[in-house]
Amino acid sequence: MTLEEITISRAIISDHMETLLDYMEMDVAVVGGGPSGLVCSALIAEKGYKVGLIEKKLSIGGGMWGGGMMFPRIVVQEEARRLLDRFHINYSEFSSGYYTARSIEAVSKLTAAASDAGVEFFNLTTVEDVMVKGDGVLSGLVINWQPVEATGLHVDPLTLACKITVDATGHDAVISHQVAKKCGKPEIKGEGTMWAENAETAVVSHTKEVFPGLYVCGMAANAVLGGHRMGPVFGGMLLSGEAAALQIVNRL
Ligand code: 48F
Repeated sequence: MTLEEITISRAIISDHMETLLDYMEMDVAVVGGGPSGLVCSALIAEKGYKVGLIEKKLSIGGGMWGGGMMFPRIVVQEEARRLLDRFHINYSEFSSGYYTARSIEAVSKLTAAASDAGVEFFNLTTVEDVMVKGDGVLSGLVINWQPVEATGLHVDPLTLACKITVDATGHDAVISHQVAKKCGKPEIKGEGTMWAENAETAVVSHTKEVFPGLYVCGMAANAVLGGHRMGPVFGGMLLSGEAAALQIVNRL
């Protein structure tokens, strides 16, 4: 076949523009494409809901790519092994109840699962603010291209509507901080020191709605509700993403 550059360009612009317009209104917006956001979005989309995952970086995967101190391995404990199986991530037992997996395989398979479930990805997109109107419910997100933020360009953002937002932005808990700053709640307790066992239990129990229309999962849950950090053990992240999805599906 002959190749036409303009047709290639038209295809890209038109396909993504149509998707963007379609996702101006969605059921669930998951902010942050780390492990918790990926699991959460995949399990909600699997139930037939319209889910968009907004990630400011070029690549999806958050802190999982880097494993532990750039050794591309993650550890998952017994409690979350079923989620490794669920997402077809290979692993081997290091010692009783400690499983190691390849971080790049783990991110890739979680991303593929989310994509297969129907999650639409909006990468290079920063959520810079939220929409909360008279009813006091978080009903939308204010977004901009990440390079606009990175270069400090004075370009106004756009807004999209969602029934539920998930703050899966990791240690920074960006959305919760923004809501707290503008609306006076939720209370941000802040993250504690390294304490893996405590942190891994807390991250699941802290996964909840913290403001009308806003759920926290993953490290953001511990950052908002005052849990510890855990380093490169990822079972809690997977379980927290699952817990958020279950709560949100029940709600929808
Ligand atoms: O940090 P991250 O991987 O979050 P997580 O799912 O997992 C935490 C672990 O990776 C690790 C850990 C486990 O032991 O402690 O840190 O809780 O992924 C968060 C994602 O959110 C994106 C960010 O680029 C990252 O990929 N993000 C942060 N702020 C924004 C954002 C924003 N304002 N808009 C869009 N994406």
